[in-house]
Amino acid sequence: MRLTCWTADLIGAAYNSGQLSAFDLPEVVVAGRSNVGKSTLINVLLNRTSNKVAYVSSKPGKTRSLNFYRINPGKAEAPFIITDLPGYGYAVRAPAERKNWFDLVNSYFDSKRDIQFVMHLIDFRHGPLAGDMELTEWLDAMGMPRLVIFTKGDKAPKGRVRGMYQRYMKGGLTSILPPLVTTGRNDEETERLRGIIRKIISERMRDLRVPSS
Ligand SMILES: Nc1nc2c(ncn2[C@@H]2O[C@H](COP(=O)(O)OP(=O)(O)O)[C@@H](O)[C@H]2O)c(=O)[nH]1
Ligand SMILES: [Mg+2]
Repeated sequence: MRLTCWTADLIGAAYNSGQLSAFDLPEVVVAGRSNVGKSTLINVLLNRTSNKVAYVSSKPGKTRSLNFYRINPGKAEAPFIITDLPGYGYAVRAPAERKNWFDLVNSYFDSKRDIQFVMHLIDFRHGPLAGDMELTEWLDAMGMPRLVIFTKGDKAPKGRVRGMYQRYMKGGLTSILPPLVTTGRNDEETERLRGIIRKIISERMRDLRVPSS
């Protein structure tokens, strides 16, 4: 199996809507509850096990900022941005903090940006929780394409993975493509995800090309 090599630079962070920078590149968003594995997935996509790009913590609610990573996928492919949203749903959060989260994320989606789709991370062990359903409804109402990516698939008993997956899907979980099950490791599922991102970004670039007359 050939694994892709992407590199990245952290090019911006915002703690409030006034700090949101605009970039002239397509964006792919990573969203999910606190501690679901957003930073881990970004590091895995970049094949970083040590020297991590995105900050990973075992304590929920650590990343309160929205972070922009510029991805340089290689010579033949166009660069794009991965946006790491602050996590939601951490129980002990104060109302003021929740409001800050909403204001920041709402301004982000409201600003003029070339957002391609949202990778909605859901813990495979729990399936979609209340906060995940709220995000789903919100994104659907915006008409924002959403790809479900399960995390921590490695923590579910092996023999139950298929059954759990089917149960979530029967429960009405929607996604632009069949949800992936990731494990926090650079494996075939990660490579499949890179392929999906690559395809969406390249098709978007094709759409933007001025037709020759
Ligand atoms: N076993 C396992 N652990 C994971 C996985 N994804 C994340 N973690 C762990 O979950 C914790 C939170 O991860 P992090 O990426 O910081 O979550 P974030 O708050 O969504 O950015 C860390 O201890 C990670 O090592 C996964 O797929 N499998
Ligand atoms: Mg994080």
